[in-house]
Amino acid sequence: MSTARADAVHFPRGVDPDDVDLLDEVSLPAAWSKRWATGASKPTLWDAGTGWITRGDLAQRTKAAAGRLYGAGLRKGDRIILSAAASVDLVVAHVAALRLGLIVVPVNGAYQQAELAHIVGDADPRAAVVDRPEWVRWLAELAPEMTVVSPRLDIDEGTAPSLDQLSSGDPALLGYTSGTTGVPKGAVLTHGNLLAGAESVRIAWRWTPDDRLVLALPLFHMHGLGVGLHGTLLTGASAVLLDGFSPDAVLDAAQAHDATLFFGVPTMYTRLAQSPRVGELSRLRLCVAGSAPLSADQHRRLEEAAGVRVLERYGMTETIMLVSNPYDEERRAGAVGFPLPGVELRLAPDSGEVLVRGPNVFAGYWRRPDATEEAFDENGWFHTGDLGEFDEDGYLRLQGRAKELIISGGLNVYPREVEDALRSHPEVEDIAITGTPNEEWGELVTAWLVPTSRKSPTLDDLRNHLNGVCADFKHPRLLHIVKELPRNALGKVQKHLLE
Ligand code: MLC
Ligand code: AMP
Repeated sequence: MSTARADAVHFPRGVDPDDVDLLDEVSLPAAWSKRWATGASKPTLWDAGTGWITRGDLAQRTKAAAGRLYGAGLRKGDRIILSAAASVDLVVAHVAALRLGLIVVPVNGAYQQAELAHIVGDADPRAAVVDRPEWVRWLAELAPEMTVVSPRLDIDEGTAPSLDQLSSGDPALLGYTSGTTGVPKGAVLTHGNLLAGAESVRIAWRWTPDDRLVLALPLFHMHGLGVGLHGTLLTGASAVLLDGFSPDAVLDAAQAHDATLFFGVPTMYTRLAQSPRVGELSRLRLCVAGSAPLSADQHRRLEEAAGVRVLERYGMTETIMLVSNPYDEERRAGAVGFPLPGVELRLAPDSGEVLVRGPNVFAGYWRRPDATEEAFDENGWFHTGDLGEFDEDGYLRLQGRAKELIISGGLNVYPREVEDALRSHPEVEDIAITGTPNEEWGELVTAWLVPTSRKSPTLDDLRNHLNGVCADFKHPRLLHIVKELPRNALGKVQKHLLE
């Protein structure tokens, strides 16, 4: 094992590194409009309500949608929240916003009013595309001037004077993440970042226009949006959009539409492995896993049951995709692989923290120069907060995290946020939140609680206390009542002693 720098980027066989320029096409909208100019009748996106739409439809519909947004007063650089179940309408709104130069702010639809209020206060958006009725109410309270519409963009028609006029450095998206500490910050991803993030995996996974992806991931996180959707449109391929995940829905879609690709978080693969139909995954050319670790056991089970060698990769909101197992060579269980084309990666000699540079790495945190300065060192390396090691063949293995983070079903939960919210419960004297390893979810959010009196709150009491404050997936699923929390001399809870 070593903590040396990874100089060896494993390009797929036949790809000459000198021919790779991730930013050659400048921005995703510029690249997309080139794809749409040829083969206008080629099917590109499907959802259950719409059926298939073609490249030509997408070009025309996104132009009309951009006109509506322009007519509503939105201009280049304005922020627009996007939060809805995956659908063709939502993709049209997203692509239209990018073509117009708006800054898209994707938000998890499970967020509660307090979480949404923070993002609205920070991003200062002028518009929101949402599908939950209570969000319309919350947004009316939070920002009465904001234009709030459904994904159908039910506003007057208009005409945008120009589209796709973007440079690589223009901001394209704010991805909210709590990063290493504190409250959620908006990672500013530029048009160049989004292009580089999709182009590197297009090359590495040999994505072709003939590929068809079953996309059951939400479109408000990097995995579904920055990889699944952007990669599909950049390649000129096609995708079947599902508005939620179930093994049957994925396998039915794969069969009905002759799909070739599936991307999922480990929880999805665990559920697929438990399905009697798991063998049907073998009809796909490539299954990719990421957002959380896929255990060696899960790898083995999928290989045994379906003959599928899942390709695991590693990414994050701030960097889109960083590292991937190779397409042609061994896909190694327990490892995330080699840096993707264009990504420079090294490990900090003292801690093993993964450090990265490259056109995929975000521009900084929105209106947070302090946090930006902290995240990058003087040589421009971004500190990911993940700890790693290279194995004897140079594969990166993630060994843990320097940041306090629980990943449940591919969604991030920051213990500090849940602890702070629970401290105001009258029966909570002291509290610590940790992650308990769990086969299905990866980790289960777990509360260690010192009660104020002999009457201890129940798990339901704690969950009720969090209603309206934190999204469901952040709520504790396990509760341990303890007499005290182990603290070090500085008063910091020693979470590794909580087991
Ligand atoms: C849903 N629930 C969760 C949960 N998802 N609880 C904990 N963790 C989660 N991830 C809650 C529901 O609210 C419900 O609560 C209960 O669990 C059971 O719901 P379910 O029907 O079983 O869940 P389901 O809807 O099937 O969702 C599971 C899932 C989903 C795995 C399909 O969580 C999902 O789509 N995850 C992917 C998230 C993602 O895109 N991550 C990528 C981040 S980008 P109740 O109380 O009603 O019972 C990134 C960078 C990178 O990380 O590298 O990719
Ligand atoms: P997010 O901030 O939601 O983008 O989550 C990014 C984090 O997910 C990374 O910093 C990693 O900790 C984790 N992650 C992503 N992919 C993997 C993977 N394949 N294995 C382990 N952790 C992963």
